[in-house]
Amino acid sequence: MEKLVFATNNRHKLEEVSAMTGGTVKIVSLAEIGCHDDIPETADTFQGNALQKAAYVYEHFGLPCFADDSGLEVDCLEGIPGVLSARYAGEHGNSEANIAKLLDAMKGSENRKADFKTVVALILPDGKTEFFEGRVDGVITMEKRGEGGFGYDPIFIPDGYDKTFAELGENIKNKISHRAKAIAALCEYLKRLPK
Ligand code: ITT
Repeated sequence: MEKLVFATNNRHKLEEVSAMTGGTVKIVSLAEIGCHDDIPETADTFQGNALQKAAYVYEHFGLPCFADDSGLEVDCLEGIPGVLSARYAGEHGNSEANIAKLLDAMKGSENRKADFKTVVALILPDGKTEFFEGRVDGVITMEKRGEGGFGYDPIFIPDGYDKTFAELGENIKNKISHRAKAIAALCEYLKRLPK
């Protein structure tokens, strides 16, 4: 398979994943296939949402594709915001408001542990479906730090580092992130497919 549609409306994800898949497969965006729909995402698990997004493209456009559903799980909030990460404060994709709400919800908490998770759903030309997962553990800062990345990156420090994803920059983030791990597993799988 030379080309694979990435069913996302998040341009940051598209940029990250395009940088990760390099020589393995050419990533095609939704815009490139003429899909401008608001793809439904109504499941209550990462796996369910990833499959829903990929299945939408496969059913409407008949193309092999994959989707990423991801989010931040905070230990002291029992996994919140989780699948609601993009719209935690109400408006989809309002990272400023999401971060403000999260820091407020964690006020006074000494347990700052959290993880980012990604589930990728892949649908092959014959409809066969596969899932790939990635996770990175870390801690939530007391305030925003750094300008890079997107979403919750300015408040997440991955274990083994002392800078947030937004400070570390794309080269490091794209090697160690939840998404990097899930996409590496996807690429390994694609490489083993019969030509
Ligand atoms: P698509 O569904 O169109 O792919 P989306 O942004 O709605 O785009 P999700 O439903 O998977 O994607 O929500 C993921 C949210 O989790 C995202 O909007 C961020 O708020 C957060 N998130 C996921 N990965 C992240 C990362 O690498 N860095 C920071 N925040 C991230």
